[in-house]
Amino acid sequence: MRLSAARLQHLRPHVRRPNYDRAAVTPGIVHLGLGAFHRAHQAVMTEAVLRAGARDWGILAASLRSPATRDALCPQGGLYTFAEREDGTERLQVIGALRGVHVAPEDPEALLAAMSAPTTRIVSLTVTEKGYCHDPASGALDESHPDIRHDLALPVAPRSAPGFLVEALRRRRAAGTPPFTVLSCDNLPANGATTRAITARLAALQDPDLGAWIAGEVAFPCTMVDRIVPATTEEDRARIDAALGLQDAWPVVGEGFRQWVIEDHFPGGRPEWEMAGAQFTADVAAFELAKLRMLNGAHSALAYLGYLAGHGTVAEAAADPLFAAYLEAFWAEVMPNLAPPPGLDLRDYAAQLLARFRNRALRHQTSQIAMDGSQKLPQRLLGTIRAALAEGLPVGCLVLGVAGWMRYMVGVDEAGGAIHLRDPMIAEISRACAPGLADPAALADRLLAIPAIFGEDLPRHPVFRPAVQAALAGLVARGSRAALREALG
Ligand code: CS2
Repeated sequence: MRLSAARLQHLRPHVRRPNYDRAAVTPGIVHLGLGAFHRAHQAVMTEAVLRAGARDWGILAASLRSPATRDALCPQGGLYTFAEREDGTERLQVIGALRGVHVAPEDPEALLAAMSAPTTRIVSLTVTEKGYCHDPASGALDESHPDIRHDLALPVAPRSAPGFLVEALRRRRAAGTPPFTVLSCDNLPANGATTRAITARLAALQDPDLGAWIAGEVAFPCTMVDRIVPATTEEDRARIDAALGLQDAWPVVGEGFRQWVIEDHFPGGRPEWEMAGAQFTADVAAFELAKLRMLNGAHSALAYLGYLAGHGTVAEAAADPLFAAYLEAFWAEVMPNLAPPPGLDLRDYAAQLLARFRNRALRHQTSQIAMDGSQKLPQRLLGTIRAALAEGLPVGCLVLGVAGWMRYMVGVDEAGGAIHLRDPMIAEISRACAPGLADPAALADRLLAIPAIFGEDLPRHPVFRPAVQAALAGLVARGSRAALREALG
């Protein structure tokens, strides 16, 4: 029997469920990018607000690509299960906050109508790094991106997230409707300001007035979002169905920890997410930098090096004493370059991260985190490396993470097996990797020559360039475990 509104009373008693009248909830938020992360983070926090009695903050969500989530959730009336998992415990909650799902490519007009409705006061996004169609090294709109070229040619039926924002804001401005607040919840540096620059630029290419209005009149608060939410597995589905007593086609699974730090700038109003633990502040930058460089940076380095050493999941890698020592040394290189947000002790933060990574109840695949490295490296590893180099501080573990990405992108693991590579810049990266591993220094140089990742400075840097070449040579000659031991001295 499928999960649905009519069957909520069939749920096993321990399962939390909406305690409010879902039919009375109107959508105040349109969310772009209906992935597992949104459903386990912002939607769960919004659910707390609805449980406390708010009625005008339901979520209308949109998938910008595939209909899969809509097809799974619509027969369930938008209901789905969030499973909070720690070693030895699992708590299930059926979330009611989703009031509808659009599939943008099937009907862009329906999504634009929802975004243009006066009742929509926030448009939030989790479209992943690549969804911003930007140059990862500079943060600027990539004007040659195929979706951006499409949206410039046909702005009324956009494909990209920035294209939807521009067209919906244009319509609101033309109708005299106040703009919505744009809330980026992706792991980008200064995500609000970056989204503002990208959106305003795309608008200005169509109409300079509209570009100036978006840059000046629309709020784009910055956020730091955090919860580890691996892709749902078949095993998760089976276990959760049995525990629910009903069938849920697409539950989501995440750790207990969650954090959401938000710049408090919402001219059109906002849900009281603080009741769900969100922190509102005037300045998110310090939180965001610490999270991107400590958590996400370590995640990416661990993903490449761990995968190469044969670790399928983060928990497995973090339980391996050699990798745990590497993580400690990695964080020791990151910390001196960070000004921690008030009240945060970076050493405690690192210890907490190690414990989170070791959560064996989550099967967070190293191959999942390895995806889209071209979009992740700049803010996760290269920013710290630039800061450390400027101060003459050590970068050996950080550089090994970059070399791990290079070794991984050749597409063959240490046992000779093929690696399934996924990256929006795969064509360019594969061209650089085509000659293979025979000459690691030349391979490093060809990859360093991609300015959208490494900028113009790093390929010429007198310390960085030889360090990456040497690290890659070590990885190729002796493998990941030996390279880790060497880096640890
Ligand atoms: C991960 C993140 O997939 C990845 O690249 O590093 O999704 C990470 O799990 C989240 O940012 C944690 O908040």
